[in-house]
Amino acid sequence: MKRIEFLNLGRHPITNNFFNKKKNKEFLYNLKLIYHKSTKLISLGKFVPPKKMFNNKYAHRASASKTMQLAYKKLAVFLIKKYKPKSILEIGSNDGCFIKHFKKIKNIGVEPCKNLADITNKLNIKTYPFFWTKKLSKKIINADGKFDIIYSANTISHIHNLKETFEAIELSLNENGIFILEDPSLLEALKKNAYDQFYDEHAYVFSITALKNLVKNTGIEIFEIDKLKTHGGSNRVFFKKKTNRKIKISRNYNKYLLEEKKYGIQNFTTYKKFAQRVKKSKQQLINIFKNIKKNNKIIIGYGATYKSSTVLNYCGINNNLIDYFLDTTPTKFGKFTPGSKIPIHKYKGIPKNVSYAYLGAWNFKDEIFKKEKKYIKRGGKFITHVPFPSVI
Ligand code: JHZ
Repeated sequence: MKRIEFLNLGRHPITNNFFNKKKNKEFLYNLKLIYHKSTKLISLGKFVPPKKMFNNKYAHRASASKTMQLAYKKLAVFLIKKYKPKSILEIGSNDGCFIKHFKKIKNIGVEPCKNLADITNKLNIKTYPFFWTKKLSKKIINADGKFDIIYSANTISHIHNLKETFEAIELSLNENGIFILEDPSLLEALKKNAYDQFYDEHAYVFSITALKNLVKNTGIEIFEIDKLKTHGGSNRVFFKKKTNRKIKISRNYNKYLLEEKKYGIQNFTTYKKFAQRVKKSKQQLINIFKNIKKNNKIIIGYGATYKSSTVLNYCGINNNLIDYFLDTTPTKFGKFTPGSKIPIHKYKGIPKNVSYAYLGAWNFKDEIFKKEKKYIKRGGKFITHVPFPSVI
């Protein structure tokens, strides 16, 4: 399989490594982006060992944003009404934000981060604290049977061995069962110059085109696509068994494949151009920060996201340019951002002496702008790199 590198984003830490002391020797890896000629898949050059990223200290909580709480609830209501499932499995169940809505049927979680699996087990949702593999899928089938729905949001793009992943899903589905995957959209990342969708955990950023190619030789196929606004633009992709002829393949599927083709998702030159835009974005963002800092203004970070780790470490933005981050996630309070070593404080509103905030959580811009009406009214500004570095 021919792999071609198109962007080198430099040395990066583990994005989940929110540490206690500023003096901390961190594990670093080279963040490079690769185009796979045969499948059109876009991946990282070298994967970070999973146990370094997904462990008992996992910080991200799916429930940390109202937007995601509502999105998961809405999806659960839709799935129950449309498919009337008797069983559901979630791969990467995090803190139960989605799977908790299926209490009346058999609902099972898979979550390798033990601190998270403990949360859902306490909610009486049987959760397997292991990585998703064929071996685990067989163990679950033996104990709990197969499933009507398998759901996985922001997780399949984190699993390195996709062949085994899809085979294990196929094994675990009932004959008429469906599998739904939800991950950031490559097309949206390219359009928005959102190079921060690439970090250690995001081994892949999927296009619909690549997903189609990846399942070509398996027993499952795509039958529906929903485009979502969540996480900066995601694709919700529905799969069924190829033998299941009851479910028809939606027109959306071909429509979106064509849209990607027109954009040039299949062409290497698309990625070379993206790389040029990213390099320009870096310079522009650094200039914005430096110009504000020249006037001795305080700049804070809003939302210490994993994504922002890529921006901060690629652009060399550290505590000299961002005074501190505010975040609502308790596991991040009092800690420092990986690599860039910027302190993270508990969010209690934006302090009066702050008039610039870098939008680490740009994907929740609407939710944040609604929440920060007062800050905006008093002239407070946000800095963003998406789609172009600007002060808004
Ligand atoms: P958020 C994580 O990425 C990791 P991150 C993971 N790899 C992935 O794929 C995505 O999630 C889904 C804070 N916040 O969700 C909360 C505020 O402080 O964009 C979170 O720390 N105030 C699994 O980290 C962060 O921002 C607010 O008002 O890039 C958001 O992180 C809001 C709305 C959020 O994912």
